Amino acid sequence: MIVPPISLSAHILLQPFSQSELAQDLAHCLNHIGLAGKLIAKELRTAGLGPWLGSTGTTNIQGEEVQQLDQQANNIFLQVFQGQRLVSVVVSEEMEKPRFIKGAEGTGRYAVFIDPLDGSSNVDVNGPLGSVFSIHRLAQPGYPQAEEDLRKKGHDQVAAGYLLFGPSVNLVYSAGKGVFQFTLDQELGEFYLTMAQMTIPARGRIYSANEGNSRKWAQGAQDVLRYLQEPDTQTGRPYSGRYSGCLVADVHRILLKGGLYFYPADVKNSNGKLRLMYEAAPLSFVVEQAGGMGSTGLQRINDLVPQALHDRVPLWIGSRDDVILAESYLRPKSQT
Ligand code: AHM
Ligand code: MG
Repeated sequence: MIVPPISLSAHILLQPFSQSELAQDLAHCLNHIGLAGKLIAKELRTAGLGPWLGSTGTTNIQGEEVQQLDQQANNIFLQVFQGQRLVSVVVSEEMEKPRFIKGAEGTGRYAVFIDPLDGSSNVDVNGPLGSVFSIHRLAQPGYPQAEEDLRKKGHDQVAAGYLLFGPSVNLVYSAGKGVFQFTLDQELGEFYLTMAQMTIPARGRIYSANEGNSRKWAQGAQDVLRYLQEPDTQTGRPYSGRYSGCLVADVHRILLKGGLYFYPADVKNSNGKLRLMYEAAPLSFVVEQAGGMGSTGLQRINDLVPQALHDRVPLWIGSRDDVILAESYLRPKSQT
């Protein structure tokens, strides 16, 4: 007997909490994010055939160059949420201010945070790309009155996850009850469940970091790198280095194989490069649900209360033992 594959929508209905209002809301949000994923994947497949690669010539709120595909991916997410009534606000890496969704002003119970196209330096070289999403429930339905209403801890996320655009397209999410991976059947235009209750090995043998910056890191971070590179058969070192320049792709590898991804602070950027609310927090939510950890090196990412929507944060994420080991190097010596 052939067991029919489980689609994204069917999967949510099969969850133990499927009868709850939350499950229905979640199904709504994930289906819209899945649709954005299909549309972005379609753009990416043919981007090189038209004039859509390269920069727009502008910079975003982060002061980073905006690629044409960054903007396109952002527009796709906004379009997808137009005309629905459950998500009333979208916060994006590509927009300084939150975007309120017309039509959801009285009814929207959720805010969605997105990095619409992660790893944009890979755009022009046909490397892996991703999108990251984080879903928060609003205290009141409608538009939040103040920006402060959106600055929530990672622990408050209702669900979070990412889309990975590699040789195939994956959607990985957690709603706090395990981690699930779906793969897009491009011909049928449907995401199907390909891994359920994913777990990350307690320790890995891979590290992922931009070593070009290592001389700018604090001594503790340089010491972690040196430790990972040291030969020692008993602890399985040296670890292998793997870095794609796309956080989603690198963290996905670590989620499946185990190990440590890190983007530390450096002498110029005391908070590192990655953004808390739509990069570090959602990925930490997923990795923690799989049994791993997400840390600034000193504290749990999802304990942080954002001071601003586009806050940056140093990130050490991956296998539990690897993150704990890194933290032991990063703690001020007086605390060890
Ligand atoms: P982006 O969202 O603008 O692409 O920036 C985030 C990216 C991550 O995907 C990646 O891990 C990191 O920035 C790469 O930075 P670097 O080029 O400094 O290694
Ligand atoms: Mg990013």
